[in-house]
Amino acid sequence: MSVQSFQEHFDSLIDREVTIEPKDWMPNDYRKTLIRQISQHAHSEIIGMLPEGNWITRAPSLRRKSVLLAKIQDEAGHGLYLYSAAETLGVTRDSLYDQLHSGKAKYSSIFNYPTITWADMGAIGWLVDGAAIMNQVPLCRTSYGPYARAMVRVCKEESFHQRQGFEIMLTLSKGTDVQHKMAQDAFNRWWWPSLMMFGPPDAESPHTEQSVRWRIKRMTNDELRQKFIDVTVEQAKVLGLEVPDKDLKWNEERGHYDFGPINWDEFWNVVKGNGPCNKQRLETRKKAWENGQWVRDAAMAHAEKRKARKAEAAKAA
Ligand code: BYC
Repeated sequence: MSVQSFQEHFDSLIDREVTIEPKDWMPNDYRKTLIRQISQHAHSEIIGMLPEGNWITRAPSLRRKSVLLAKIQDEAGHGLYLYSAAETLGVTRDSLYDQLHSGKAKYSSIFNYPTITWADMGAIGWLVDGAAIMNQVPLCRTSYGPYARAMVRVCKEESFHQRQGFEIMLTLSKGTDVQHKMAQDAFNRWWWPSLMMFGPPDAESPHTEQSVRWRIKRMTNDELRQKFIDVTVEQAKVLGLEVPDKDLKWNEERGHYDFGPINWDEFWNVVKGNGPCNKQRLETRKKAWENGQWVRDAAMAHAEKRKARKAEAAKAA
């Protein structure tokens, strides 16, 4: 087959909504885009464990502690499914880790903000995981098979994460005055960064148009952001919390909430590495990697021993 007919076959799979699988021919840029998006997503899951890890030892009860631990472990799992999905595209996990540890790779801007109070655990679950679900449910139908299948399981777990966050917020919001204030304060701090998670406005997003054409992205950044706002504003009413946006207003004609301007300078500043916790996050991650060297060495030594034992047994037989 000529490159042209490979391309035609690829285009027809995309048009017919048949997933592209690792051994299928695919345009080089499609492969590159997937490696970029899936690896950034994997890094986000791994770095995303750190802001919450800060609260494991200080969770207010045994129940809260075990739920938080389970959630953070899920995030490690999500990172692993995603790194595995990226590997099917021909990139090694070591090279992806190198990109993260050297500061070359991006990960979600949201994880560069500090977690100051226990209510931040509620706000992260409710808003950050809520935004993640909004973004990831359409990705269950993304055109690359291994990514789509990973997303199905990730989304099931994210929905438990979102509920645990909402429940923390509900408990605090309906609790004492101090607890209510704590919940509102966390909401105030996490609302705008959560809206930034969906990425720059469509008009300034260099990748959206092509990714939508390839059906990697099924919805645009602005579409998902609007959907998230419409759903979350109603949830805030149930919580009895005030959305920190004085311009927020239901627009009857559009059938959506209008909202105030997002501070895109802040977003790009965080993405470029200058957010409140970028340096700390990367340092912690690198330290964890270095401290885990003995585990990787022991696993390799054990594998070598087993191989040698097997070879000896085969010789003796
Ligand atoms: N932060 O053309 P665009 C989680 C970058 S983990 C940083 O719109 P694209 C969780 C973008 O990479 C949630 N960078 O790009 C875990 C691009 O840069 P490059 C993570 C961002 O890819 C633990 C440039 O800006 N979710 O939920 O078409 C605990 C231009 O953007 C961000 C995913 O990763 C950002 N927010 O669209 C709790 C979902 N936004 O590569 C929760 C999968 C944009 O050209 N990813 N950039 O240097 C996606 O859906 C898409 O990649 C995005 C961006 C919507 C994020």
